[in-house]
Amino acid sequence: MKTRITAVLGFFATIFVLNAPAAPQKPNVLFIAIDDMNDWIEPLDGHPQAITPNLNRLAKMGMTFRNAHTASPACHSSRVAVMTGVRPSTSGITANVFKGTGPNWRKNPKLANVVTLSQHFRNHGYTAMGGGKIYHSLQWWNGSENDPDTWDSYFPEPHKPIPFQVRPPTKDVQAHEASCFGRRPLGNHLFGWLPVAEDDPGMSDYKVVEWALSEMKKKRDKPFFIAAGIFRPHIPWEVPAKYFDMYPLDKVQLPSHQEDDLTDTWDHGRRSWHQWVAQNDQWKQAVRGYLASITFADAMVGRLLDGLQQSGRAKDTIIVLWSDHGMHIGEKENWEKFTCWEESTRIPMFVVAPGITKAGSICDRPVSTLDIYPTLAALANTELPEQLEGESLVALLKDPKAGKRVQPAISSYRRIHGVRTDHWRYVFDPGSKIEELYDHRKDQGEHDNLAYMPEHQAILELHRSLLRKYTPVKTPEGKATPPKSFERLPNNRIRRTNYFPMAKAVAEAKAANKRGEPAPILGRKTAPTASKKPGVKKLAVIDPAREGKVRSGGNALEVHLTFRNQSKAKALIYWINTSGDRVQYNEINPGAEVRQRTYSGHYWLVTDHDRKALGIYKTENQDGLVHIR
Ligand SMILES: [Ca+2]
Ligand SMILES: [Ca+2]
Repeated sequence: MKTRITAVLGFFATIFVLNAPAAPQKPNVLFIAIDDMNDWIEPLDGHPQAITPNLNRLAKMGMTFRNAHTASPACHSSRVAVMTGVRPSTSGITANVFKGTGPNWRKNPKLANVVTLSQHFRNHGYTAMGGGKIYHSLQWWNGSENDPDTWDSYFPEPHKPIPFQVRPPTKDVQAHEASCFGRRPLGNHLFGWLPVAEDDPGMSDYKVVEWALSEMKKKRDKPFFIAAGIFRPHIPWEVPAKYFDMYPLDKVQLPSHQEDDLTDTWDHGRRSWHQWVAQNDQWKQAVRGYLASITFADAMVGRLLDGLQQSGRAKDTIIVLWSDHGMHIGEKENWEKFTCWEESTRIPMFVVAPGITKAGSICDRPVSTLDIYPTLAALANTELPEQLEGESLVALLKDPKAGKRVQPAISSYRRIHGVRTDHWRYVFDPGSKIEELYDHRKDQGEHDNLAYMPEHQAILELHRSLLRKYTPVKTPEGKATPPKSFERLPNNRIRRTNYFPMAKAVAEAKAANKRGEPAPILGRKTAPTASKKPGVKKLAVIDPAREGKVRSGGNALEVHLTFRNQSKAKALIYWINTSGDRVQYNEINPGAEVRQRTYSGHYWLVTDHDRKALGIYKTENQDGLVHIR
């Protein structure tokens, strides 16, 4: 009898092995980081018009996390959290930085000696290669927070991780500028949405994908960890015209939003961005640019998936795709991220783990980007480093419903925090002391703040205690009381007493512009503190060795600079930003001239074609002329 049972079990065991290939012991890892991609993609259904066939394909290959959130809604802090596995509220790295080159986050005592994700794989017999934006960098910033010592190789350069990206034709930029009034956020059209005169191969992200594909194909003795960073759909929303053509402007739908949504919330301090968009009737254009950029990024993901398939390594390669945070496209009168609401925190996150995940599976538990490191370390059968504060998702990958999940998804940005559980979001700002509570079963847009309703006090207490458990934050306790500048309404909602409606701000700005006056921002006058002198002044050259010591500032007076290239070689023009860094702007051919809108007190740098500085120029309260010789 015993023999017979063994024989039967042996038979079934054989069938099992034949049908379900075991998970590889040392799987390769393809780690795809997308910048600023929110939940508008088809698998997350955040916008009815987004076209993302390749993310759909990825969703069918493995698991989609539909309730995934960033640990911190800013590029730098999000990426440091993913790569170190340390919670932003533990390290204190909860915002962006824009200067210096090299891993400045290593100066943080909590992170000085941590083993990063790529180092962990190298320590366990892998070759770890990176390309594009993995740590913080920007298309227009000549530096990065990358740590070169943690990779075997980096494309194109460890301190300049984003390859050159062409901008839209100057005439298109100037025409768009001329059609708008008021001060465009960021300047230099970086908050912009025009097509580039290139097809895919002319794009920076295409080059990063080309590099990743070449590494996948190489014959190697060790398994690989390939990290490929795609920069779009980060601003500026500048991609080939064919992606804009997929979204005819007259059909573009605005995201679902509510007027005066901010009356019962924290103030994100970025409403002036929305006013500029609204007063210039640019909301639909911006939505179109973001959708076009999402579809472009999706095409890049498609090329990575195709390449992996063609390399023959798909069956022993884990794919993880994540975005560093979400994106507001005008919801709550905000643009970009930097909030702890769903728009900023919810992200695309997918895992394909051969032999572990089921094709087309879905997980609705709240998970965090902090979980990526422990998950990959576990899938590669390595011990989890001590510093990790996230949770391995392997149990959920095997069974998204029964798999154990302990932590909520917590997001921290500067001093504010968001806690996401299965159906609720809690937001707390220790500065203003405001609390917010939203019920996602009824209110996916997070419009109705329930935190001050006695009937939700128990849920509020639960979320306060979760925030206290996982972060050093001291939350209020006991009955929720409306903070300063808020009143309690009879229905136990709260309302800001000093609220300035956006519709009023836009109407006042439009009227001022019609009268030829500077547009007020949210009712506040923004007139320059100086007046412009007539005529044009030839600007004196400042020693280029002063680069790094000068920063743009000034009095908000708009002036124009004319750059005249009288040399025999091409010259490059950079704006020196308020941190003192170069911001790539224009190229001028020999004999040509470029006219540039700027402000008094701003610095401009001219270089030769090898980016060697030739001269620095400071604008005054007058239009200026720069001769390049
Ligand atoms: Ca980002
Ligand atoms: Ca609201």
